[in-house]
Amino acid sequence: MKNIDSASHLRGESIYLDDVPTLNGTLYAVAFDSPIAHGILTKIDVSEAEILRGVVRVLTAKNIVGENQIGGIIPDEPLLADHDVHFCGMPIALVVAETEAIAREAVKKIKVEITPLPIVTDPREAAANGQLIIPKKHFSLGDTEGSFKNCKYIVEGIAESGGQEHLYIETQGAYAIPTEQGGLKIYSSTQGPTAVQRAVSRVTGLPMHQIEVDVTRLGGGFGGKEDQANMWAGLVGMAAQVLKRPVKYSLNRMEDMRMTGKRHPYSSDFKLGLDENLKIQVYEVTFFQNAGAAADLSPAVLERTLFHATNTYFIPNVEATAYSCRTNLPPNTAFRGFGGPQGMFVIEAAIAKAAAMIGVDPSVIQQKNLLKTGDEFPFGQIAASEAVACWTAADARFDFQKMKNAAVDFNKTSKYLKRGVAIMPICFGISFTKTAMNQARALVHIYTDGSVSVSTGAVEMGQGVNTKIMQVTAKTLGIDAKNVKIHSTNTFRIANTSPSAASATADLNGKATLMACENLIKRLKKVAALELKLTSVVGISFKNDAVFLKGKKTELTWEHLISAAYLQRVSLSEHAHYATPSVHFDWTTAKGHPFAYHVFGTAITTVTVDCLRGIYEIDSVKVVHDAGNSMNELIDKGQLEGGIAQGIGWMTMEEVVYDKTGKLRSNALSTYKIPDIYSVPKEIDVHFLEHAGDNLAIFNSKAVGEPPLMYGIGAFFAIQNALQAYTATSARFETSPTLNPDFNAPMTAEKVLLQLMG
Ligand code: LUZ
Ligand code: MOS
Repeated sequence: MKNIDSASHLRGESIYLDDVPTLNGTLYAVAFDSPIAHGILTKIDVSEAEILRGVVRVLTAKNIVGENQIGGIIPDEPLLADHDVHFCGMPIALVVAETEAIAREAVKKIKVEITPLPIVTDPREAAANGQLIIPKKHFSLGDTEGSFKNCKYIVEGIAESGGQEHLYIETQGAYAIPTEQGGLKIYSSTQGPTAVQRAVSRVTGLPMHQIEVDVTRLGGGFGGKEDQANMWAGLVGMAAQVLKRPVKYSLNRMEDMRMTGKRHPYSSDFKLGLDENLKIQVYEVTFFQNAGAAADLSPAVLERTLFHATNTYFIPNVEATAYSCRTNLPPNTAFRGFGGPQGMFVIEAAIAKAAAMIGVDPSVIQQKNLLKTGDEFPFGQIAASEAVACWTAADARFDFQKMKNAAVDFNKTSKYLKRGVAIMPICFGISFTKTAMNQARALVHIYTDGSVSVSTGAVEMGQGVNTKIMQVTAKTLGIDAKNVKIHSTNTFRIANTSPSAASATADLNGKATLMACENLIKRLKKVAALELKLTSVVGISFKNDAVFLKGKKTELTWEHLISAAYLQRVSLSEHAHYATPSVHFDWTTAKGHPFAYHVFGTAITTVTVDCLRGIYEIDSVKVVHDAGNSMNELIDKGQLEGGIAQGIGWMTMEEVVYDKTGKLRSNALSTYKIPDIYSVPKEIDVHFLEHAGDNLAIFNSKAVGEPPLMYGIGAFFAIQNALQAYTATSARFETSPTLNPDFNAPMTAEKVLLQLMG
């Protein structure tokens, strides 16, 4: 089935936040944000802004009726700055005006006085000052100290990875409408309607049942709207409450880039020990996460880094420690992979360094240490692994040795253009690491004409989840997809939703939909038996909009069956709740079984680097990916292609730059570059592993949202590989680690040139 949104997308008819028709009397809000990264707020002067024609009010923290707080995990984030500011871009006041243009004009007239305080932007500096968001987190397996003694090879180093701007095509925004008896209806571009409902409830003091949040779809989220849509909904919600008029705020691109958090940059220390057979015996790693000025989702992101510290390798002795460091940057947040990619980059760096020291190709070490079924992760879960299957299938299909030989041959005759190849095997855990979040609900109504409406907690953000839920419904009820409509995500229809995140949305909401449909089928079978004058339901099934008996079509159509059910007063509605079985985790021991299953895959990336100019091209990414038994290969392929491009962007050209004063320098698309049509891989070749899938995946079709991003890590090491061919030396890896990190992503063209110049 094609993505059910493709026709309306193509015609420009799909509805996003900014397309919701506005009511008469709607006002427009724009935030005034802190120009200083850290300081005491001594004065806010809004007088000049408020006298501007068309300005209705300028709201500040003192206008908040409820609590001035939107922090989800830790209450450390005010809606509007009150006493102090902690990052450039922190909202201080909200201008509400008759038009958006007037509101933006008025923002420029606001003046603040801020007594500056010291600014910290570096996570290691923050950790040294004791500025941690939460106490350090730690995983331990086996005995690392003893194991290093038995190692033939030991490498140590530093690996750093940068931030990443989400750059969803649709910017953040929300539209709040006062409803009767003091309630609010909120349209929000959010991955987490319930998170928005809770945040608006908190800042307005209204109970959650007074707040309806509705989401039709997003123009991309990538994690950026898992938590950080709350701010904008909170602002318009409080403004609508105070002014008793509809208020809308749709951020422009520069506001969005300046005021919202991004992927967490990490700086990490690693130490890896291998025996004479190149088996990894021991790994020690310390992660310094740059959390920014407030917790946001950082503690959960930090946990996922630890869960992915060993990527797809079995390492019997591991000490992994992680610090979430408070700095004066906008609070960093969820971004596709959620800390996993940052953890995986470090182990890959450690392996690359060991390979350079030993004088083998990194793939030799990678292959020897692949995780097998029955191996234990450092957090106690026993692996059900497809790592070897994916690696072997990729090798059989693409022939690594042949690809490497071709690069070597090319490099022999090419002086400045050098080709590099790297293999990137991945392993990604599917489930929210917070066990309680692994639940979902679905509401299915069958109307008397036989048409079916479905609501779930899933938010469609381009990933195709509604198409998958449509498939589940149509297949389970045995009806044509044209009889099924997937409706907006709405907190009055579906309560207590987990955000659409963690790659788990189709699994969780799909399973809930499946349960609801199966319950309906159970009732409808009894109706069918009555209609067909049978004494039992045995042999009855539903297919092709009709009732079948022992595999043969009867005269009873779906439509007639539904009318009969209605006349018999049988309920045609069902609300089902699904909770992933078997997942648990205990942080007191740091052991458990946090993931329903893992997704595996192997990618081979080939690049060509121009060693005179520093520029490079990604020639190809060839992948064998474990999608289980994919229920929609077209959609899954789309997720793979997008994830690969986004991962390559993070590792190569996307460079988030803050200066020492905490100001974002890469604050627009003129200075922040993402892969465009010219810089994506010239070839992406995706194949799915032949595989039965996992029973905890919807229809055995494994989660696909985040895992492919991590194939992009291969691009970094392929570029390194090409550079090694040029310098024909690995000596550069022995330079002073504190001044010059061995591995410093993104590998921009500038950094390539600097490396070549030594
Ligand atoms: N969000 C979250 C996530 O709250 N918990 C998670 O484990 C997670 N994983 C990936 C992406 N978002
Ligand atoms: Mo996401 S990083 O699954 O919101």
